[in-house]
Amino acid sequence: MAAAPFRRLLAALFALGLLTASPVASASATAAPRPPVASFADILPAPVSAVPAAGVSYTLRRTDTLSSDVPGIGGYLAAVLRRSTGYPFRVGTAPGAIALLLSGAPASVGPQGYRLDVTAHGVTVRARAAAGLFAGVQTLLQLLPPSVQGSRVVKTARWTLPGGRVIDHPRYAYRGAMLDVARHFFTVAQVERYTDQLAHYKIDYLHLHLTDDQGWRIAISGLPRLTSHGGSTEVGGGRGGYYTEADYRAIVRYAQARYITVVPEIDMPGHTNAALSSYPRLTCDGVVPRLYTGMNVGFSSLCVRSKATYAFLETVIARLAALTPGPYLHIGGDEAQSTSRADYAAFVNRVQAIVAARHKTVIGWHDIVAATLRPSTVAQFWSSTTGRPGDRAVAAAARRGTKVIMSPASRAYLDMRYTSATRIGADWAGRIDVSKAYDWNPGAYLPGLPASAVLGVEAPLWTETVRSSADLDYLAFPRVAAIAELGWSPASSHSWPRFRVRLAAQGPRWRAEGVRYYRSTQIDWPAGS
Ligand code: NGO
Repeated sequence: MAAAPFRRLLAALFALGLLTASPVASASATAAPRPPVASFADILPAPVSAVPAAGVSYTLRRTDTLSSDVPGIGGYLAAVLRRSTGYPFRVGTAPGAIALLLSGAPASVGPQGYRLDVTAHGVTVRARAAAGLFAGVQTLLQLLPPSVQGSRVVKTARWTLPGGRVIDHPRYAYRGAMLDVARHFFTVAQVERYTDQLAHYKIDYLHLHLTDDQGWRIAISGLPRLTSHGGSTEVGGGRGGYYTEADYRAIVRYAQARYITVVPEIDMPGHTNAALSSYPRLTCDGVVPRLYTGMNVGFSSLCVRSKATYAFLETVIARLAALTPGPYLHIGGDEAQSTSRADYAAFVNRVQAIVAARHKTVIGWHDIVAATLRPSTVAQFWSSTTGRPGDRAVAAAARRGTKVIMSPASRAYLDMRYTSATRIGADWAGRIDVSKAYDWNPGAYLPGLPASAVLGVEAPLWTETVRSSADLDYLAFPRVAAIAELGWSPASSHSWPRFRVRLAAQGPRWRAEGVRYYRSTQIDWPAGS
């Protein structure tokens, strides 16, 4: 096939503007006034250092090419730029106007950081590893006008980046977001959409809460009723759903291409009604519970003393470990209110061994500190308080060496209402407007917890009241950006007055991307966003 001449013809048509990579925006959209050039001060999460070069800028041209030492990242950036600019952006290895290089970055940026330079001649991102290059690409996109995030060509836009240099790396290695797909099921496409949004804020872990009383959402070969029965409903009695192995692998791959690692959670021994209803041998009394579509917690438990339970967990954990390339398996462990303390500790100890045998590292909700934790096991702090005995037990475990992910419910829970007027969500941990989500320090939040024990932060989105992507957008944005910034930016950059200005600049980007965010009155959103 004459591929090269065909490509040349396509390139020529692109150059003449006769072909575009995606549909052209309507006349009314293109007639909008040009947004001003983005500013280094608006980069979110705030970078370690950003030094503008006065009077310097670079404007993308139709003939610009893109070179990348990591083809996947070059392809990702080119696809975003083609969609909005309509320019062809050929990707190669010969130096282009945009260059993504795995060389020349200072050692200080580490494996996840980058250096970005915008000069009069082009844009260069340098990193020491692919994850850093990808993070730099997200900063690059934030330096372009908001419509770069859209899915339509904006012909009238000038694609100008301000000149200068950014040197950047994260505060914490773990910057997570959790989606509960058990209370309401979310399709592969919906999860991918959220993954795309999270990538913009340098989130690097996507925790999927795959099982709970109301539904079991991941197919496990040999245990078909978990999904055919246990996955057949959800809160409110809807149809539920589940991921086949292929679906789950697709999510993992999609996230991997955005340098996000999936952390799957099988919640146990509580929060297991869907499993018990599917396989009554997992109960102590053999009585089959009915499927549950309400919102209560704490009433169900695997039979923690029976052999059948551990045989079941061996099968589930082996399968999930095989499907999951990332290092972590989350075992839940929260609210096991119908299990004695001794039985609970024995259960968690056994499950830690089952996970270790599959060469994975355990994460559990912080209740697991009641067991004897392995040195590698990570506790996820989710309390709404900081001074109760349970909170102090987490700090004590951290002093003994346990690493902690900070998800305090009164700050980081995305399912809490913003105000009393918020149409969905809960308020058991209080109301969380944007300032409350942002204005805390993960390294100094829990008294007695050494700062060095904090592995990172995570923003959980529980979905008892979340039924659609519109609901998800509304609760996650803007707060997930606040938690992302706490995870990435240096503690010294922490400032609510400056953060709220940076956050306001995201409004037009979300609008361009179709994110239906909550327009908190704490933020002066730009007109039209
Ligand atoms: C709690 C509970 C979840 C609820 C959530 C609602 C944890 C770790 N367990 O958080 O089952 O869905 O609150 O906010």
